[in-house]
Amino acid sequence: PLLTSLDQYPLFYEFSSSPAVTFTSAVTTAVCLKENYDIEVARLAHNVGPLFGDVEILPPASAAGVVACIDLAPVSSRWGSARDLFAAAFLPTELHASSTALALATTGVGGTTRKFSPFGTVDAASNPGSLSVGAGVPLSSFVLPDATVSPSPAVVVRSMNGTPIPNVPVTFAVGDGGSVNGGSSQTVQTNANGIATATGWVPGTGVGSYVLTATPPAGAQVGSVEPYQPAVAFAPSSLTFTSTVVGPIEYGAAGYRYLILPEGAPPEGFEDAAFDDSSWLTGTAAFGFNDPSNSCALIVSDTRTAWPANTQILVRRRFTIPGGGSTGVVRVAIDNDIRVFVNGIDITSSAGAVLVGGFAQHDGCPTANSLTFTATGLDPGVNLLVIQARDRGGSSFLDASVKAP
Ligand SMILES: [Ca+2]
Repeated sequence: PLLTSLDQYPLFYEFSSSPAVTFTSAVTTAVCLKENYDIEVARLAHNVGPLFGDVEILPPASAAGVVACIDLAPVSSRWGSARDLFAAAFLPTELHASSTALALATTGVGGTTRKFSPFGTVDAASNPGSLSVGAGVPLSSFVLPDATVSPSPAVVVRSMNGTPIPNVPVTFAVGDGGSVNGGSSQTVQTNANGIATATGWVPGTGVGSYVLTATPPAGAQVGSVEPYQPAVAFAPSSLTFTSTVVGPIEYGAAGYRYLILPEGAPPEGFEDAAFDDSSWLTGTAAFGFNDPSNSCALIVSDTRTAWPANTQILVRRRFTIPGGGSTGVVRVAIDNDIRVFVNGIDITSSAGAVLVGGFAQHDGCPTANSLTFTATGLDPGVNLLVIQARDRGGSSFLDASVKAP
């Protein structure tokens, strides 16, 4: 196939001269197709360079002297029969060509060229192609420090009409930090299924979010005559994978996703790992609001993110247990009520307090470690802490830590 993002008709023929020659003036070339393809968009094209996108769409032949598509069979039925046999043996379908008539018939495509090389028939109007995420590969992930993201980021490159395109060089480049295949970028050719897979993306050491961007070629297509010169294009022009390096949760930790609910019930499944919190805000603990009339020292000194009084707040954050044990102790400072979930499991009752509507309650100024919860069966890798907290007026406050017992 040609190295192009354009759709290519299934019948592909290679014409070449040996030795290769460049004509001193343009000659007319035509391919007549047996099926009724749309002549308005079908054009002859050939590669004029070794890189993906080095494709020339042939300028259309002038009205006079172009090739006509006629069936050779009537000329000689005997030759026609033999030709059909050859075609059935060696070609996907019959190839008709002639240089004797005045106009290109409606079942052919043609143009002028100065050089013979492998020609194909393309849909000149089929840009842009598509760039999508590989099946089963998440766009966002969580990893331990210095760990490799799994499954590896992969993208699929297809033509506008959905045909996977092989041999497309896709460049995977890391953003600020991390490495892919041991360096800052890696270029991978798409396979026969149009899939390019990066190898060994290590986002980084420090806790935080890192990106890897996959970009196929754009704008390299060559040619001489508009409008038969579409640029190579894929939409979107690139895809960005995000991976978050996860560490322990200490008081005052950054990197929480949070949602403030002035009223109403929390969204369904907010405590689950699979819940999509990407539309939530990002904040640093502690969350709170200081009411000057009952000012509390912890609220004044430790509040980093505003949480209005008399509202509910949901916070989510991945964490690791230092040492990788299977038990974690969640300590909180809270004003007023709290429910705690680890890996989707409600552990609120583990605090030993009387629960009201499923919440453990706390009145008066918040203090560190005022409530302690225990989570068991932790993953030695990445776990998820989710807190649902509500305030009953005055000041509000929420902070948490998770440690081994
Ligand atoms: Ca309060």
